[in-house]
Amino acid sequence: MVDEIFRIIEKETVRQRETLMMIPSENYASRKVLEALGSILQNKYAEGYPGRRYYQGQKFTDKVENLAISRAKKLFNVAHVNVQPYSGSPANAAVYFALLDRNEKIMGLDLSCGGHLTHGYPKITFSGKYFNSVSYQTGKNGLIDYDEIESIALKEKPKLIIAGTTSYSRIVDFARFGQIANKVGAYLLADIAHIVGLIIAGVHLSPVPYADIITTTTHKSLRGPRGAMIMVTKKGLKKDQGLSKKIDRAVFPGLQGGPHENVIAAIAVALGEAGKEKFKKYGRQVVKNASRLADELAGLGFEIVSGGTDNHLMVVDLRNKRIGGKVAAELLEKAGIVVNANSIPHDSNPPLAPSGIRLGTPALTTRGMEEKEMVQIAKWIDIILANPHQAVQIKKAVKELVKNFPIPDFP
Ligand code: DSN
Repeated sequence: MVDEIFRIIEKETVRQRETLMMIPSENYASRKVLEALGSILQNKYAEGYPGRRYYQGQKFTDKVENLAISRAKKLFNVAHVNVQPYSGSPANAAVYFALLDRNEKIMGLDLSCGGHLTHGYPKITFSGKYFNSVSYQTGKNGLIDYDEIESIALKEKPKLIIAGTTSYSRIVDFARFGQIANKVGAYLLADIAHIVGLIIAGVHLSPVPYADIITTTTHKSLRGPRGAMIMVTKKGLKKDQGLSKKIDRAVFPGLQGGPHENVIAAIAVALGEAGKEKFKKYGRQVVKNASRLADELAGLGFEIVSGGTDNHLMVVDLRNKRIGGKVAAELLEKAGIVVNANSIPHDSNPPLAPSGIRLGTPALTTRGMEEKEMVQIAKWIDIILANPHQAVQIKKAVKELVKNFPIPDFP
């Protein structure tokens, strides 16, 4: 008898196949990534690092981990890579614990302006409770104000500045962040979880020349398994020769036990795929699709935070449409368009009932969709939010559209 769990997974497969996956942090991993993830490597404990393990039987796990590390070093041109963090939050935690003592100061983008919980969100996260967190915000125009960041940094003298976003649709100026960090003597951490694929594709400025440390998840625009990496740049190593060691120690044994070598193998597969020309083309198309979607929505009277997008996502301020973000996201889901409700900068509504939605194109682009499909999707979004009763009809149209764009490896 088939375990019930596989029936549920089959239903989830159908859901992913028949809907438009537009949450910007989601994507479709290749069959090869999934094969590595579901491989026998998951049976192995491997505390430590290649060549320095605590348990026997590491002949092949060492090869797997070394391959993932060497592919990442080559792809990003960095000095040192740790591929063991279980995901993005533990990766950021490891960086903080490597560099800071309790109550030392970090400075990141406010959550409501597009930062992340781990960038210092106060009171309820380790990053805001254990460390002294000061944040910077986006301006009324929705843009990061670098002069403002510089003046806060000069006043607050943080030990670590975080340049990273989860719902910001413009290019992050890592060069300017680097100047600010240098000026105040802070470490610069670039959290590129959302934009890593765009950086590889050359359609977003790379932080490598400017940051000391880079963290990224591996399952968003990189299309790998759910995991993360911490990279130490040549600049970072020049500044602090002990940096790589501090990072490795903070990951293991500081925060984690045995690394998930099956995940690390899948990261290596994803990095191999990302090194190909085809991936660069994919990254370019992600940006073209987002730009077209934002333009079309704006043409239909939607207010895009900051006026548009340079990357893979956009946040739509729905206040002029007189509909809340959560209600809008639920309506869109009825039509097979899956987005997430999202705060707009300085939102007066709470995070569970925010004023906007966040949309992205990485997953749709993996399915082969291009600008023409973005025009159609924008029209559907407009119709559904104005006439909720049309959701069922549009769901049928969505199902027809996606038939032409199968999930790669899942025909
Ligand atoms: N949850 C992720 C996102 O959706 O952006 C951030 O970690």
